[in-house]
Amino acid sequence: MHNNVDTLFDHLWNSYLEVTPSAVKIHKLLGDTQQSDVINDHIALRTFNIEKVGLEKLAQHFLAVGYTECGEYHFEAKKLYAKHFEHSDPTKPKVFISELLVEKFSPELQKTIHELVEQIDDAAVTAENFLYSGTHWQIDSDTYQQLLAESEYAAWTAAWGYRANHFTVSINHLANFDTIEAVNTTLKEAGFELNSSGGEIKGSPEVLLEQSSTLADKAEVTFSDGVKAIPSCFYEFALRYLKPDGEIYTGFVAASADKIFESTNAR
Ligand code: OOG
Ligand code: NI
Repeated sequence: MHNNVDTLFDHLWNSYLEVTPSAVKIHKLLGDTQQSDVINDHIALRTFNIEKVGLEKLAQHFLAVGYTECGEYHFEAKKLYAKHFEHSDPTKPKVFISELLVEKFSPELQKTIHELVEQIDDAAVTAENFLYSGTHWQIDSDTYQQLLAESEYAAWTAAWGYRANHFTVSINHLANFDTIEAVNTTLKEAGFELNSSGGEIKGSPEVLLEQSSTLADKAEVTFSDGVKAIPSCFYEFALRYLKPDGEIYTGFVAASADKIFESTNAR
């Protein structure tokens, strides 16, 4: 495990950029509009609810650098469970970790996922680099397609493994954008495609959070039977509102998150 939160995020950011070329461009596009750095609202990771690598195992890496557990979320249709974590320093990104409820899927999917997880070395899970270590298993492209037919999330996680699947720009910290519409317009004018599932803007001022995201880039995965380009990672944009008590809302909104997951669907 890391003992420095900034070092951990530097590694997560670099491994994310390796498969997300559009994020390099968008970071520059938004960064060029202001003098100060672009601030991240949150990042997200995905896993399977198998004890060896479950949500709690990933969470340990964040608890070790000063995070605490804050909220939990259920996704019935996608068969996922998630928690979010916050750091005592509110300028550090929040962390959203989800896990696939493996036992709710077909015997074939369960067998495939268990076989992948068995290939992970126990020691790898607590190693410093685990959260950006990618896959620890071999998978062929037919198996990937079979997973995809049942769960896009299962297929994505089997292909990409452990890495941040998105970083999220905090619109609250952008000096020259007051609305999420203005951010979306800037992105679209620069040629980036947004995830329009459930509308380009997920959430509203009433639920205290508005979010939008790009559609994932495509990047090459080395399957055991060859290299193939598949959806990799995406970039998200979040605008948070004040609660009646005057504090900023720091949670997530399950109905919106449900649609954000679809940013890794094939175009
Ligand atoms: C996480 C989707 C949820 C949000 O901001 O609501 C999310 C994922 O795609 O793994 O990030
Ligand atoms: Ni997100």
